[in-house]
Amino acid sequence: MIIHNLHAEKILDSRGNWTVRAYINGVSGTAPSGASTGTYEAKVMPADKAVNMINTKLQRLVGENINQIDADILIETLDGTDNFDKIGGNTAIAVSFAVFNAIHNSKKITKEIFPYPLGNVFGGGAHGGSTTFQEFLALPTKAKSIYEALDTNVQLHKRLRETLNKKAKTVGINDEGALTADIDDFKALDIITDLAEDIGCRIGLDVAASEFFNKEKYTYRSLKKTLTPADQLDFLTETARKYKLIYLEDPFEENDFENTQKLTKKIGNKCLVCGDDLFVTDEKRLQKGITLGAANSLIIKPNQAGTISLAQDTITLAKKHDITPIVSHRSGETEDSTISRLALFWSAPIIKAGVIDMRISKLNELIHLWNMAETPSMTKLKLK
Ligand code: 2PG
Ligand code: MG
Repeated sequence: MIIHNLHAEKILDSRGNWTVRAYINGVSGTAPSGASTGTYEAKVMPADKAVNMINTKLQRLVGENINQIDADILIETLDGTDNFDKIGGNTAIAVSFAVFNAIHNSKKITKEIFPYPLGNVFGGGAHGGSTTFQEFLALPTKAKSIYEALDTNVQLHKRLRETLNKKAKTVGINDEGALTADIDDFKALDIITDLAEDIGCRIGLDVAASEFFNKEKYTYRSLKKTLTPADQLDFLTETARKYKLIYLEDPFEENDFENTQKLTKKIGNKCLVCGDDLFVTDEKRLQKGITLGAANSLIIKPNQAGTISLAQDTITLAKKHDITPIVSHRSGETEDSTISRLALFWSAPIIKAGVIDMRISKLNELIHLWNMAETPSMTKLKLK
């Protein structure tokens, strides 16, 4: 593809924060942003600077006849640091997304195996809400189509709202469109487990443990308990068993490969133990996890890496070692639906992209791709 023109603008995200949108040949890509960000993620530039960077330094891309990998290498070279310190990972991913969308705009994505949507129905932690666990997630493992899968998650969200309206005093919606209420983590798990069994889907948690780890201990303000890492291991093992969790993300703080390995050993045959802040979509950190046996799944957030090609290297490594990759949104989002096309393109078995509100652009893109496919089917999950 020849890059005829590249420009950027500053736009709003779902939190009302400014973010950067890049256009290549009139096709866009927009950077998302996190609230529970990992320390080792690509650096983020203020939106104004990112826009300026694209409209000046990154103009070097204009005139190039280029594919995704070469465009991403050029973006990395123009930055010249390890973690996009100079141009910003948000600048890089906006342009990288725009390249992908411009290349695939006219081409049909020919993949026909669809990922299962992992949807945040209830939450707390850094995204707002009274629980310490950040996300309570639905995985509709029995669904036979993308329609059925998305409908299952929406049903759980709707029925949960009705139940909370009866059982809690204050019910709200947080940064990711997940419900919140004045109940603790166990009460939430009790209610959601019952509903999920009735509806026929599985549930999981994003513990986002770095957010409530302070030097040596995990403080569950909502449960009024403080746990050592060893206690956290026992506590999560028991919680996963009791609630038959199929998914547990970031169970320990972002440097604790050792306890993540112990937990994976204990529950990994029944549960996806997933690294988000632990791996930050970074090939080297994933390699360390593979060597140590820490986690059997990982979150792929392209903006953590900085470019699509860097994220792709990580997903390729994951697949080689039977680590389940989950392509994911961020808590700060826009109508950009690149990750839905990427999930299909990469044949990722699961996509984490919310249930309602701003997230529907991604979910509706999955529906659109499903309707465009000749013989679409859902992927085969290892755990059901
Ligand atoms: C997470 C994400 C997305 P954030 O922790 O998995 O749900 O949140 O974008 O705030 O890191
Ligand atoms: Mg997470």
